[in-house]
Amino acid sequence: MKRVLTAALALGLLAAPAAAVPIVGADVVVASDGAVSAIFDGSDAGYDSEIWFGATLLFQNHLTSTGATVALGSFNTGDVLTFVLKVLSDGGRTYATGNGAGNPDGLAHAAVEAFDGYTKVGFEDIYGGGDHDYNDAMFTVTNTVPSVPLPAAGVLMLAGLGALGAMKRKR
Ligand SMILES: [Ca+2]
Ligand SMILES: [Ca+2]
Repeated sequence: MKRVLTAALALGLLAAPAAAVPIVGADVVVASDGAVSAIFDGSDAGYDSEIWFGATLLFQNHLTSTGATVALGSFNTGDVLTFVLKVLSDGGRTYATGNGAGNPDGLAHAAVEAFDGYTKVGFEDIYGGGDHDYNDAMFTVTNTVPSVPLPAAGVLMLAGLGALGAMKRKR
C-alpha cells in the first residue's frame, strides 16, 4: 500500500490544494456565446517556448510582457479551445491542452484552473512530464471553464495501482 501511495503522490494525483484546483488534462471550454481573449501570465522555465492558438502565435514565454492580451474571436457556449505549447528549446516539440492523447509522449501537459468567469492555463514544457509544475508558460482565457477530463493515462494507472493494492490486501 505504501508503494501505491508513493506512486500516486509521484503522479501528483493526491495533491489537493484547498481552493480552486488546477485540473491537469482538462479542456478549455467556452462558458457563454461571445468574445474570448487570452492574457499572458508569465513563465518560470529554462526552455524557450511559444503558445499558439490555431495558426496564431499568441505569446513567447521569455519575450512577451505579462498582461499582453490577444483577442481570439467570438465563440459559442461549449466550444473547446485548443492551445498548443511549442517548445523551441526541445526541437520544437508541441503539446496541446486537453487529455494529451495527441501529444508526443501521450501525456497531458496543461493544467486548467477555474476562476469566476475565466480559466488560468499552465503548461509543462518537458517531454515525459518533467517536474509537473505547470508554470512553464501561463495564461488566462476569458469566458471559459475547465472541462472534466476524460480518464487519461495517469488515472487509469492509479486505478490499476489501486487494484494491485486491493489484491495485495486480500492475500
Ligand atoms: Ca517551471
Ligand atoms: Ca516544468
